[in-house]
Amino acid sequence: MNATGLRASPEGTRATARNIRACLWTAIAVILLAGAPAARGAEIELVRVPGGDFVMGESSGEPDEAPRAVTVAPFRLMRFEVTNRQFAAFIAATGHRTDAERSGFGYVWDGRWRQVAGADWRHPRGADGGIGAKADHPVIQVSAGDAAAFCAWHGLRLPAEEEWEFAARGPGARRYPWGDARPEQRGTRRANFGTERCCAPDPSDGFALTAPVGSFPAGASPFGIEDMAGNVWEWTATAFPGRPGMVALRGGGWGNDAYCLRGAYRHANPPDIGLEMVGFRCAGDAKTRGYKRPLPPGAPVKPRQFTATGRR
Ligand SMILES: [Ca+2]
Repeated sequence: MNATGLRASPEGTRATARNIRACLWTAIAVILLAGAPAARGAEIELVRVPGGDFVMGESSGEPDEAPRAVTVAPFRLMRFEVTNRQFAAFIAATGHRTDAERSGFGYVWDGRWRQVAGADWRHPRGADGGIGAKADHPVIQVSAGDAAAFCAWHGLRLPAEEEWEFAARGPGARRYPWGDARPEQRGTRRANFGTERCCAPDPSDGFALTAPVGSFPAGASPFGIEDMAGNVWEWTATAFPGRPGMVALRGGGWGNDAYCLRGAYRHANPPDIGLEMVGFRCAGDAKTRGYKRPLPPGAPVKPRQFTATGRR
């Protein structure tokens, strides 16, 4: 007998069990959905790049862009640049201290590159400023070592320069990720960029400095990867040929003109400094899952030390 005085039939018991299970699953779904926005923001989306043959470099570009045939194996690359929100989750979980925080300074653009005390990823222009509402802007003032540590925390790595360029230009070696047209043409804005090679911000595309990642979907690469031209320069894992101790960066930033946004354009920086116009995105091997959730706080982490690879 149950509490109502009626005998419970086997069918009734099964129906009750089904109802309990349904309620339980509904409750779980509600809990998951309630937590979804933050989780999505910190989650990393990786796009599969099928790999292939292409001609790296551009004959009309700089001397260090001499064209050469390259074969790239399949891999994955983040659809967007790493955001402040994602980097904050990494810091909260690992306690990582960035190179700019250790040294006590970063580099800020004020008509020239200035070494500014207190400039770090939380204060990109110095101790007096912050990132405020820029949770979805790319993280800046991070070194190649900081970037490699973030990627390693997700089981990922920085892309090799060849991978980066293939992901940006595709097998047809486009001039820009979207094709050969200039970044802004007939009212279509394809990137956040500036007016000079280095550097003058230009707010006419809607943003003087960084823009939220994914603000220019018309500028996506052949594989649907966004912001590979403009917004921020991106660290690669590749040592810059002929420049001992320097690492290759790609993609141009908010202060660069269209010439530097070309997929073949290369820039070299020391790997252990943070700059106001430099961020990154991570790569993974072909079998990596398409989405990566951050590890929970307190999870064991083994950040890898950054070592540049590739042609020297
Ligand atoms: Ca701009």
